[in-house]
Parts: sequence; structure tokens; C-alpha cells
Amino acid sequence: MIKEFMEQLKAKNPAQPEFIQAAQEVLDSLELVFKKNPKYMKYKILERITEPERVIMFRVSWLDDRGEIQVNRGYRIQFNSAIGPYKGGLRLHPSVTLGMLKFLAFEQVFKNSLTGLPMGGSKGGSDFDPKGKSDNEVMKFCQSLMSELFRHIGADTDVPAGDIGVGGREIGYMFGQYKKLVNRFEGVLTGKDPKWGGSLIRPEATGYGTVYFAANMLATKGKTMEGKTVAISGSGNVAQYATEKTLHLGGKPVTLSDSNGFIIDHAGITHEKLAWMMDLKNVRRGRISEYAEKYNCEYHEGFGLWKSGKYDVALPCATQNELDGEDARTLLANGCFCVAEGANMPSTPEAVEQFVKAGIFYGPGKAANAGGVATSGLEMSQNSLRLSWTREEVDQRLHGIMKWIHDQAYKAAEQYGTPGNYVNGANIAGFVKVADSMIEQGVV
Ligand code: NDP
Ligand code: 2IT
Repeated sequence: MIKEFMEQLKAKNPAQPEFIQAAQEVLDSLELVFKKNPKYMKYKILERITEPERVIMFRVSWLDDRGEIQVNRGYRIQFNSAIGPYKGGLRLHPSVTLGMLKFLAFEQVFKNSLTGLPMGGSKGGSDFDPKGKSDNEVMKFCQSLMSELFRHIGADTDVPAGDIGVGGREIGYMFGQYKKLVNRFEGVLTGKDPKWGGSLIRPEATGYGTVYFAANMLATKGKTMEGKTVAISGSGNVAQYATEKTLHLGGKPVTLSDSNGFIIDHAGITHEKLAWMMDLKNVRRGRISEYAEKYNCEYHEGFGLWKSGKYDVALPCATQNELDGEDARTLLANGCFCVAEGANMPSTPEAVEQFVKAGIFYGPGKAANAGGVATSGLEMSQNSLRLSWTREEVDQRLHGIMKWIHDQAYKAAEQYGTPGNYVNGANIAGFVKVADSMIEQGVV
């Protein structure tokens, strides 16, 4: 049944390999649910849940510093609003296509449902490459993007946030333009600076949440992060705070990467080295190779990080499909027993299969990295209340939400006869709430 449906989905969505990959993974888990609950067939939930409610594509023209006209393509995929206003990040990267954003928006639907907060799923962005652009050019681009996007979003309609290539600076430029256009100060974006409506802990939340999720999985067998050697990929927002939380919990982070290569610091990345790296990446916008020069450690070009040594825990925090079947086999052969995904769909289907078969603690992105969007949900709540919670209060809530997500996924996996399989658990727990809400709201 799922096989036939996937054939139709592929025919309907040619040249969208990431979307098909994400859908296949979710649907494989749902076979178990459909057998138990035929109502989802009757209500054509598969057909409806794989079709975005709305796709917006638009031209983004702007003037670069030389006065030349540049043209990019902007997108917003409003995938599902059954349980709340659309919610999801904006990605700025040259690899952005419609299919890429459809995969991310689709994942977001289930992830947001898992958080227990009232948020639908969406994603957007552009093929604009922020690398090598001046602040002025980034501002011009963000303003142009928002001069179209503003009419499709709103605090109760669709609330974008950051993702690859979108951090505090970009959110600031977009928020300024939105406010000017609508003449309203509202919580239309999350990841804002705390001076103008942002939540404390939102920058930290995805990375912190990923490590909390890993710790929750380990705790089911009485283990902790203490003393574990941890491989982390990426060096952006998620990787930075995954590194910090690993240190807080007594682990030893030893790797980081960017799109050029990776470093291995056998002595361990300390708080001081991390602070230097964050300045390198967030302020000076340099390359990770400079870390190796500064701290005299190994640097390798390319993507060999997962095969580069013996790691107890792996936290992929860079991008989709960055860890393949061979990487997974090598990690397992070298004794890795815990993988928590800070990035969205970083493991290829073959890698996922290896991890699940080996029965290690494997936390898929839609569960393990949900702390970011969950804290965005907390930012929305604070904006609605017109007050701000303390760091401690937000962190405590984040802790509670990550435990809730873990337990939901853990229980659903058990209930459907695949104990310890967080892939099935997360997909099923995320799906049921959205699907039942869709049925209750009629054929719309
Ligand atoms: P950033 O832009 O801050 O950092 C991205 C990092 O990944 C950089 O080190 C970047 O290297 C590397 N990277 C990006 N694309 C590629 C690529 N194609 N190949 C190799 N390396 C790459 O993004 P985030 O840290 O915010 O996002 C990282 C991942 O986490 C993404 O999958 C994102 O969807 C996911 N995520 C983010 C959340 C958030 O709140 N920000 C929430 C949940 C998930 P370089 O600088 O060289 O490009
Ligand atoms: O993939 C993700 O969950 C994000 N990029 C964060 C989305 C959000 O709305 O905070």
C-alpha cells in the first residue's frame, strides 16, 4: 500500500529527491499505524498530508554594492496548519530549491507536533548565498525578500525563524522591514534579539536540545554524557551550542566542520576555544581551518569527519545527507553508541538503517533538534503575553519539552512493537495528532 502510494508521489513530484526521501522515511514508519487504524485510509490522510496547503514562489531583486541588479528566487511552503499557525525557518543557501524546502517543511509538520505546542509546519528561504556578501548586501536582500513575504505571514498566520544562513543579523533586517510595511510591532518572526521581543535561550535552544535529547536516550540505560568523546559536525548555530552543552554535561567535543573541511582537536574543544571559534564564525565569518592554525590541531579537507577516529557519540549538526552508509558502518565499527541529529535529515536512508539495525541510541532530527522550534514556540507565547521569561525559566521549559518529546517517541515505538526505535516513535507520535486534527476539521 505504501509502496504504491510512494510511486504516485514520485511521479507527482519529479526532481524533488529530498522531499521523496523524507516522505519515504515517515511513511515506512506509518505502515504500522495504518494497519491498526484504517480510518486514516478512509480520510485520505496520506494524500492530504503530503500535499502542501500552499506554496509561494517569488522574485527577489536587489542591488549589490557595485550597483548591479541581482535576482534570486524566494519561497515559502505552508505545509500544514491543522494544529496551529504555520511555523518554520528560512534557509539562505545556493542549494535551496522547491524540493529541498518541501522536505524541510514536511519534516517540520511532525517535529512541531511532537513538541506538544500548537504550531503547524512551514519552511522558506532563497537560493541567495550570504557567503562573501557585505552587511549592506545582506540587508538589501533581506528587505527585498520581506517586501513580498510580508503579505503571506503574520503572528497568527505563519511565523518564520532562522535556519542555515539565517541568524540574528538576518532576522533583524527582516523584522525591521516587516514592521515598516505593516506598521505593527508583532511577533511575526522568532529568533529576535531579546531587546526587541526575542526569547532568551532561543539561540542556544537547538544545540542544547539535541544534547538534552542524547542525554535522555542514554538515561534509559543508566548512561550519561560524562567522559564521552563526542564528534560534532558543522560550526554554525546548532554545532556551537551542541558543543557548549556537551561541555556542560562533562563530555569531550573533539571535532567541528564547515563546507570546506573539518578539524580534530584531540586535546578537546574547551569553553575558551569555543568562544574563539564563535567569534571566528559569527563575527569575522572565517573558515574552520583557521581554528586548526590557531590551536595547532588536525585539519582535513572534505567530508571524511565520521570516518576520522573513534567517537562514543556523534552529533551531526551541519546539513542533510552529510552522513552516509559507509560513515555509519565506520562509526559503529569504532564503537559509537549514540547519534543525535542536530541537523535536519543528516543521515542517508542507508545510514539510518545501519543505526536502527545496530540498536544504538539513535535520535532522528525531527525529535532531537526540535528544541529550536519549541523555544520559538515559547518566544511566541512570551510575545502574546507581552512579557519575557528569565534564562532559567526558558531553559527549564526546554528541558521539560525535550524530555516530553523523548518519552512520546519512546512510548510510541513500544506501543507499535518496535521498542527503542526512535525513528518509528517520532514519526508515529508526530503524525497521529496532526492526522486526527485534520479529520476533526473536515475536508479542507
Ligand atoms: P548555520 O548556517 O548557522 O550553520 C551551518 C553549518 O553547516 C556551517 O558550518 C556550514 O558550513 C555547514 N553547512 C551548511 N551547508 C552545508 C553543506 N551543504 N555542506 C557542508 N557543510 C554545510 O545553520 P544552523 O546551524 O542553524 O543549521 C544547521 C542544521 O541544523 C541544518 O540542517 C538546519 O536545518 C538544522 N536546524 C537548525 C535549527 C535552528 O534553530 N537554527 C533548528 C533545527 C534544525 P559553511 O559555513 O561552510 O557553509
Ligand atoms: O528546522 C527547524 O526546526 C528550524 N530551523 C527552526 C524553526 C523555528 O521556527 O524555530
